[in-house]
Amino acid sequence: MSKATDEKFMTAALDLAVQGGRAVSPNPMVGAVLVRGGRIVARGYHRYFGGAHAEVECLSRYRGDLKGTTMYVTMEPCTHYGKTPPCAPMLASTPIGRFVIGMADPNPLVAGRGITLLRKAGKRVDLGVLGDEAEDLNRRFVRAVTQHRPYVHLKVAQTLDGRITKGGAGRDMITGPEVRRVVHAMRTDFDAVLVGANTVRVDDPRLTVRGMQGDDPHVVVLDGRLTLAEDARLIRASKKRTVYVIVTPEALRKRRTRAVALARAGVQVLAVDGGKGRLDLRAVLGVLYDEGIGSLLVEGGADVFGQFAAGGLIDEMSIFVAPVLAPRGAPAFPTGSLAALVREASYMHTHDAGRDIWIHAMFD
Ligand code: AOF
Ligand code: ZN
Repeated sequence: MSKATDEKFMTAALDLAVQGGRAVSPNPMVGAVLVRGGRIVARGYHRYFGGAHAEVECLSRYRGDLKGTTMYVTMEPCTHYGKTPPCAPMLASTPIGRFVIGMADPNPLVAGRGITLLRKAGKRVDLGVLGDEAEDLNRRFVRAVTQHRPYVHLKVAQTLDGRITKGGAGRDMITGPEVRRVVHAMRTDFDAVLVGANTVRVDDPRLTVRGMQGDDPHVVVLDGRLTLAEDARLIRASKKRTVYVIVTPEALRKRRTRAVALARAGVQVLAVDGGKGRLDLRAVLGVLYDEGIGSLLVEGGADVFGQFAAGGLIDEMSIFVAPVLAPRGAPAFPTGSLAALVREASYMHTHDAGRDIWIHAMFD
């Protein structure tokens, strides 16, 4: 089969994978097509977290002869028992002769074992067809599964002089309506939005998706000292999501009544041990990943941005810059916190966002 033909069928598998979207997170988006006599005879993709894997879904849609067929799959078939039984041994026992694979599975439980198993069973395996495309598609999954934490996108709305408040009391609007639309669209694409307790106190945000279709993300409030009020708007703003409040064990011990009041309001209070009465951000992210959160949109405030930057925990960043000055406002990043972020972005683009500018960067 020529390279162009292989790429044509892999493109079809990638197009299927995309359809999994946020429903499969924190698992990967995976697509598969079965080809016989130069034609696609079956298609499948991973539809939702915990559901059938793409390869299984694809095979279940085919009743014909498997002899002489080739399966194109965007990610290496798995070898572990997870929510479903392993795919690679099942595929090895079929008469499918050849497997064309986009990328190896970065999951440490698989990591090449699927490819080895298929080859040992006498199958022809070609790895890396449109491999970069497959890696790009599952950028978040790769980061999350290898680092055991959600993929982190930081969203900052700031003035020209790098301030996220104007310096007065209460909530400030920095950027305009176009940015607001972009941010709400972004929210539909993340498992959860994270903010600090101070931002909740000052802005009282709802952190829902408004003015467009899409699911509300879960909400995470970093609240080491357990100060969140049960009448905060984000608690009642949406019924279809979970609000997590992350506190230290010390605060939970001292402020039992507060914790009970929040739990009554439907909030999940999670204690994470950071030592010295502070939250350990790396540990918090590990706990969130274990809760099934594979991607996180970090929306502020300055202290939170600073902690993510200082911890080297930023995978992607959107900075929205408004053409205004606020010399008395609070800087987006506290002094010194950006030092750990001084590395080249692997991707950097600027876009117009109405009267504001959107600087979009990714870090490897
Ligand atoms: C998917 N969908 O189509 C493929 C995956 O808990 P499980 O059984 O769903 O296993 C999830 C792992 O299986 C995932 O981390 C990845 O390593 C592998 N392949 N996963 O969700 C798929 N092919
Ligand atoms: Zn599988």
